[in-house]
Amino acid sequence: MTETFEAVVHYSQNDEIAVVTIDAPPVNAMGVAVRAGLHKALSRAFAEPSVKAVVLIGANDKFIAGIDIKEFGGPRNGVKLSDLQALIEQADKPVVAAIDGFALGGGLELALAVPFRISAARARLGLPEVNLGLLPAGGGTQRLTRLLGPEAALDIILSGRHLTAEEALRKGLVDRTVATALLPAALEFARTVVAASTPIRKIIELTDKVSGVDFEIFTAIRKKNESKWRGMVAPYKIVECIEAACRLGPREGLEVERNAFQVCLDAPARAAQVHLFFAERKAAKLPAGDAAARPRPIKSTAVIGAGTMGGGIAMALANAGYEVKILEISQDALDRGLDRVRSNYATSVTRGSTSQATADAALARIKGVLDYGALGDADLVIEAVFEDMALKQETFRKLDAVAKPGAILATNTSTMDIDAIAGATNRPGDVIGLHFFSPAHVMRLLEIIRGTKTSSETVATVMSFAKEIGKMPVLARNSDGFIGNRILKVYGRESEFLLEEGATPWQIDKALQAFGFPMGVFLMRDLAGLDVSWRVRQYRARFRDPNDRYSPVADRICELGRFGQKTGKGYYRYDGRTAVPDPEIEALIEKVSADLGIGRKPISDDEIVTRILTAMVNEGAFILGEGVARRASDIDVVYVHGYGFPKYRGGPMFWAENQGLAKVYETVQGFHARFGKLWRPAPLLAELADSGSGWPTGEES
Ligand code: 3H9
Repeated sequence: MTETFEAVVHYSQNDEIAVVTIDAPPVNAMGVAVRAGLHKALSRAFAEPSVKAVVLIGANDKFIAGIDIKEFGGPRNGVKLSDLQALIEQADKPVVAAIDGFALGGGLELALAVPFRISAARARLGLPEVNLGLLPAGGGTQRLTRLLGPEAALDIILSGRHLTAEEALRKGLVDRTVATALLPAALEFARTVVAASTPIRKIIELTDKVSGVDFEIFTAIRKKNESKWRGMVAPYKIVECIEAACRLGPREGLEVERNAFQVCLDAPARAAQVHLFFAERKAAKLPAGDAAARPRPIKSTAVIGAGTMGGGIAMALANAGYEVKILEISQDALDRGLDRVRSNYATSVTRGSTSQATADAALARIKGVLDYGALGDADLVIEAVFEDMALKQETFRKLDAVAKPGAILATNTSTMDIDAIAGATNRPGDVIGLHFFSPAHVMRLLEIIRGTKTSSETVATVMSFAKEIGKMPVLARNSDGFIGNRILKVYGRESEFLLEEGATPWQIDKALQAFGFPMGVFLMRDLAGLDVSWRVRQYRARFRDPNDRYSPVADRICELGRFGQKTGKGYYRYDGRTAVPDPEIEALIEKVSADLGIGRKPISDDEIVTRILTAMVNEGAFILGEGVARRASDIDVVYVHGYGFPKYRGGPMFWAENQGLAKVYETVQGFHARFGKLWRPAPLLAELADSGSGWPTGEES
């Protein structure tokens, strides 16, 4: 007979073994009800005289995804995770945690308080709290350090990575893995434990593992990550807790962990990172209007163009297990492209991020072809040729002639008009933009751009395909630069104006880095190369309104043949890969200011950051108001995952909401009055400032 507690935890008995099942779809998150239900079910099991051992398992092939993330920031009610752990650790009956799917965060911490753990071979285990600006405060830092030692604990908790069951077994995090059905294996395991009277081991009481620690590792890891962790709280607190686990007894260690958790909880980074967690998931959902569409099956794929982007896209597809044909126009170009792909895999193997066998298998899935006819059987073709409209249209005309009916035809453009590209075919409903970010096999963001005629089926197919290949999709409507590059244009433009008015590239870069960007805008441009955008500017000059303010600094730098790092000079001069401020550039900028009649004066770092961020937000508000982005949080996802906006600040739109939209609007108005037309406030921003509300939440479905 099954009893159910709080509607989410079931209790049943299999002879002398009690089975406690957490059943809280979709991911068995441990909210108030689950914790209360667990407390009741476990108490029931421990009190039942006929029960000799307990199996703790999750329904729907999942263990527990952690504490319910929605709880953070609000009042914490009811049974605590530590109450459950105390209940288990004080019981004289053994408990076996049976882990399928995943045991994450508080889920793994609960399992760590359980004396025995068995896992399905496909399960993943981890303490990913750091990604939420938090730390595993259910004793995770203390128990994991005691179980595996400080080095492994630092690696697992600071990375937040998910361990495979095989690695968990190797490290001693689980006692056994099984490839067969989990519940029968767990019951058998529990019976063996009972029969053998296996002693119950409480990790929290283990102290032997943490003796002989070299305490230098804590100083070293802080130092090594100094720039990566700038502005963050959680990683430092995690190191502090793991160090405490080595220095202090269990009770004092848990106290340190509790206090450290509270500091993280109160830090702005936590709110920002939790915002991003939900933003990423909302962004991946289909719009209500497309929800009824059925995704088409994608089995075979193809990429046109074996350049850096094409090769990276092919790798992303092959890594996810897809067969990929990669097309080039000449054997020479194809060989060069495939060589680059091979060398990328070799680098991953050398770095240890991929095994040789995995790299070989992925490489074997990539096949070079020279003839469009070879693309006839592909379910999805991604064009990645040079950013030139005529070339793209020509490519799509050829593709239209050979692609099978129903194939999705995608363009990896980063700015161009999807409708104009789709117009070159007789099937615009099947055409869509897939803007990958470089390197495409590494970067997770995928901007998906629907044209006016793109069908719901096409959208549904690529949204689900994006998840298949491990990308983070953000759906946008067709607009020059879509979401990401449209804002980038404004971001770069404002930075250039600041140069003309008195700043230097190194001052701006330093101010942006101090805000949290890994790299300032000019360092980033030097790294990417200045020549391509110079060419684009030359082409676009004819469309520019001559009355708009335009900074010629970038053009003047290019005219000197300074194309960035690759020529040893750009906004900076380079000593190897080290960027050095260059007086020649300072003089060039001063001359531009003089030519334009702009009196240079000192600009504070604060003004630099405020101007650049406010410009980004105002453009974001235009994008939102025009319906190019579905919701403000989609813009945040794009900026954090594609453009280095600091994750712990939640994205530009989240930053703006924290400032208060009325205040941001006022700043925009001030700049509008000072600098004119390019600072025209977005109507949506004006409207929201007036109403005193935040960004509209957008579609929730
Ligand atoms: C913690 O445990 C703190 C303790 O150490 C401290 C104790 C004192 N809560 O990602 P998906 C929702 S912190 C609430 O699309 P997948 C998610 O929002 C927690 N909701 O599926 C989505 O909802 P919706 C540490 C959660 O299969 C739905 O589930 N744990 C939670 O691609 C499906 O999610 C983590 O950080 C949660 N904990 O991936 C794990 N988790 O349908 C966070 C998920 O309404 N979770 N949801 O949009 C994950 O990494 C992934 O969700 C997971 C599944 C791998 C589990």
